[in-house]
Amino acid sequence: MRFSRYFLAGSVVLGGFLLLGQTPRVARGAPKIINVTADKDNRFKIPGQAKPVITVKAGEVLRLHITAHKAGEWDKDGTVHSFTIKELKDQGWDLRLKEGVQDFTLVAPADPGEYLIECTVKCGDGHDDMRMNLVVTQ
Ligand SMILES: [Cu+2]
Repeated sequence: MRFSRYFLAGSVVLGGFLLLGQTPRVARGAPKIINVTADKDNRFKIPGQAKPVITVKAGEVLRLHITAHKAGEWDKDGTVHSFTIKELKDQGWDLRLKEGVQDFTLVAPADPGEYLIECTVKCGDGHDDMRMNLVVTQ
């Protein structure tokens, strides 16, 4: 039956549009903007914070606005630092930073707690201490 076949196909396409039109819960609203500097003295810095910490809500959408400056050493491909949470690498939390300003959109972890942000690029003196915390609240 030609009519019912077209009707079925149309329903599937319409259903697909309806599904695509649904905004995922975590993506609602504007992302929280976080400014970070990965500096030439091998430290992460956040404007206005003496000891940098990023505090976010679980599942929140974040826009990381990162300024990176070359320190004593860098990677062959020109990466000057990274912004990495080892246990969340597969969720995008492994940002390779080039000299200059870059923006990244990420989703905060679903599990509340404290996560260690590290630089995994050998960036010279102080590299081993180039770390800061991400605090995820409920
Ligand atoms: Cu480093």
